[in-house]
Amino acid sequence: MKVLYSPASPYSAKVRMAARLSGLPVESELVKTDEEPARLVDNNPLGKIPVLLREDGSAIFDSRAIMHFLDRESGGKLYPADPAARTEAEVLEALADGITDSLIAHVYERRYRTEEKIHQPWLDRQWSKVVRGLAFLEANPVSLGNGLTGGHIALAALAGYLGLRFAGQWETLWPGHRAFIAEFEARFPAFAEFKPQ
Ligand SMILES: N[C@@H](CCC(=O)N[C@@H](CS)C(=O)NCC(=O)O)C(=O)O
Repeated sequence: MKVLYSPASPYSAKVRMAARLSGLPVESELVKTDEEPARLVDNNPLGKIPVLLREDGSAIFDSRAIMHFLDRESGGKLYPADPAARTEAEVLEALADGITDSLIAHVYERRYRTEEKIHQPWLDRQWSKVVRGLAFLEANPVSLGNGLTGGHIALAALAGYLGLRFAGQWETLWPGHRAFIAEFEARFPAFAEFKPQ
């Protein structure tokens, strides 16, 4: 199997880390979303990464569908079997992905609009979601417990993306990120290799 990815993409980082943790043989293939190559849009009409290409030629997107596929294929290595713990992991993933969505919206507003068309109230609205999300994480510290879940992996990908694109703007909003990343890296030493860059 192959995952279409780009090094800066947080959702790609999430599924590539999950693939490594799942123990499944998944290679990575670089794509440039801006160029909308046939390899990407033929496999995902949305033109977004990550996309997982299976050996039978079928494609899986988006990142959460890939996560659940990898979990099933690996016999449950990415989400807890216990229903309550699984729901907790899925909600944490939704929170991390949701904050990431707002960050991406922020980046794209500045990247794809000409300067005079950038709409500050939209940037502020997205940033307010980031601020509330990070305050929630600070008030509800995430512990890694017995094993890494899709929620922890998504949160690590988010932390990596914040560090890449928002350095100096978010660290004090979630001071607990240091403890979380240290604990995550202790369990997954390859984090530096996979985090958005
Ligand atoms: N909900 C999707 C989001 C994927 C996404 O937005 N990917 C970005 C890169 S991080 C992308 O492909 N952007 C290109 C575009 O939107 O055209 C997922 O979880 O996979």
